[in-house]
Amino acid sequence: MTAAGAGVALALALTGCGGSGDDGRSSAPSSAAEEFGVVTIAEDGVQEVTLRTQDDFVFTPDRFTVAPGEVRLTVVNAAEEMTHNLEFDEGAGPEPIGAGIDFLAPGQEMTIDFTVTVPGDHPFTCTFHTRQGQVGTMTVRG
Ligand SMILES: [Cu+2]
Repeated sequence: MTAAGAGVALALALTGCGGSGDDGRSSAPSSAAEEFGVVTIAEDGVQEVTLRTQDDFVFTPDRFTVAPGEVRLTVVNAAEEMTHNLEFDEGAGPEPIGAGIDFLAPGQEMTIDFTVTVPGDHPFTCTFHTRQGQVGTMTVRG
């Protein structure tokens, strides 16, 4: 890619990022500034955390820690081109079993709710990019 091309791509990425978060599409009212990976408690008492992914095959951040109970996880795909997903490893603990996000197109975000009861490290991955190292860990406090 040329330097000019890279500049354009970066500008598009920044625009896409700023534009997609504020369009009111999200069902949850976003309180204040959303910090990725920071666990907050929603009005209904559920732990909320948001991860971001982009074109570089990483979850940002790639680990977060919650207490046992209900978790509301949002993944924002700020990528220009890459489609991602999020799947917990088999036996990783979140219920319902198979909780995850099947398909997240560029610019899309999705929120899932699940329950965790088993303390420890619960790995997750983007199954499209496991080979590129797109994995993460949810730690449940004991
Ligand atoms: Cu991916």
